[in-house]
Amino acid sequence: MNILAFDLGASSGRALLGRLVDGKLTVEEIHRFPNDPVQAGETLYWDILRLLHEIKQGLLKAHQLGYKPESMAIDSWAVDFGLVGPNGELLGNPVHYRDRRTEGLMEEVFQTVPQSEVFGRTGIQFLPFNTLYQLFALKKEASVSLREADSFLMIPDLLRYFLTGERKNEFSNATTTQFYNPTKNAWDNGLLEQLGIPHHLLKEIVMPGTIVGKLQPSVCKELGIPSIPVVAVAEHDTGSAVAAVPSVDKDFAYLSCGTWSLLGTEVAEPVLTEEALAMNFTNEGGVDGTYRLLKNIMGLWIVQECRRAWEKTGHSYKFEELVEEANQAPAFRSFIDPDDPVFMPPGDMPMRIQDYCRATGQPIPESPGAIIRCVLESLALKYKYVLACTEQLSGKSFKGLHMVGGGINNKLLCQFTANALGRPVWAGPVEGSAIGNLLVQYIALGAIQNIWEARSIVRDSFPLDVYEPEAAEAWSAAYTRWSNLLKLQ
Ligand code: LRH
Repeated sequence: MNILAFDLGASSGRALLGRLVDGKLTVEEIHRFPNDPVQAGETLYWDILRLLHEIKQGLLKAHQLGYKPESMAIDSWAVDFGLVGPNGELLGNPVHYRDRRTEGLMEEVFQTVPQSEVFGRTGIQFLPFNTLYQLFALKKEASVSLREADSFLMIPDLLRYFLTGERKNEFSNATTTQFYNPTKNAWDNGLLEQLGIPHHLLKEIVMPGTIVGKLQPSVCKELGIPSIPVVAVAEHDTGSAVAAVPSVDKDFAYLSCGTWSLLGTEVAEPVLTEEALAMNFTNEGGVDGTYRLLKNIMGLWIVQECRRAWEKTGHSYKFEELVEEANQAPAFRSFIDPDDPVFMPPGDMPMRIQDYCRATGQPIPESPGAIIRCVLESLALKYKYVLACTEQLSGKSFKGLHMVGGGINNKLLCQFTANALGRPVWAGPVEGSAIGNLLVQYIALGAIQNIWEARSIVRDSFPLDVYEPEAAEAWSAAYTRWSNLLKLQ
């Protein structure tokens, strides 16, 4: 059975054709495209119509290659949205979560609804770009779009709407807004009311694995293709990635590794304790009513931005070159907290890393290799810290860590992670989100029974790279230095 998954990441998107034969899944990438945000005036936007165009290109290519996909689905990064007007028109271009419009707004929201109450009602970690603060920004500026809007659709909801004409909100993404209440299993309208944000725009929530519509006639006519069902999978890419973790154990720890690093475990119920709040952990909805107890770590964004900064000055490096130079650079010279807010916005990352090291009295990394080494080591050390927090909050203990996503192409990072943890890392599959997207479509179509059968199919279909820990003492000493730097305990 052939089906199509579209996985949109913060820097690129891809279309994968999945084929399930005798319990084995094979995938073929049929289209890949950049996802370049666009700065217009003071605002950083997503180029949403270009993304729609690329999705159509993927559908067309599948058709031209002679495949007859039986369904399709889209997943993407979380929190961002578009507003649709009463006549079905898109009201303005969706804004990028790294836009500065939400700066300082979390604190302002807490003056009306205390932070602990927001957490108790939603279970979501505090990130300045959560949809709650984005909508609050619109409300504060008396946005015409917000006033006129009839529907609030998150990025995959919106693209699905363009393809099918149906307006529905998918559960896994809805939970990331920070106004979904997992205890009531519904939008938290009361929370929005307290902040003066309208909630009539919120649509019916559909669970991952629901067939929500089919390609509408205008799309089929334009592309010259037959109509196929469009499925709502775990449309939050992290939800899809975790669905594809090939664990045998029910209790497993994962790191979804891409632009962001998302590290945590799957739980049956959200963990809404004071401890979870204090550690700023999140509970994001997943497939089969599960939750992901995890923490966002800044991830390879920092490396991507370094590369962009060097490119601007005429030095273009391939990722592999940077990783190789990092490998050659001296170990454990300087560290950063990858989650320091200075690293969040786009900009001159090498300079910010150097400033951080200067301000903390550490040697200043000069060469690209030294800078990237500092980032990769610091990420691995942060993973160790967050894994320990995950164990504490969940009461579970983990023998090793599953890594999925494009970041596992960075073998040095995988090895550093195993070293820092002192436990094995099982890396694979690389296309975690797209594969999770395919698996949930197969569940929707009745070809796979449930998520655990899906995970065993991943195990049987894709190789795992195992990284055993090395240099235990050196990494343990590095962890002590790093945690002193961050003043942890
Ligand atoms: C990863 C991701 C993550 C969110 C962020 C906005 O792509 O979806 O889970 O926190 O993007």
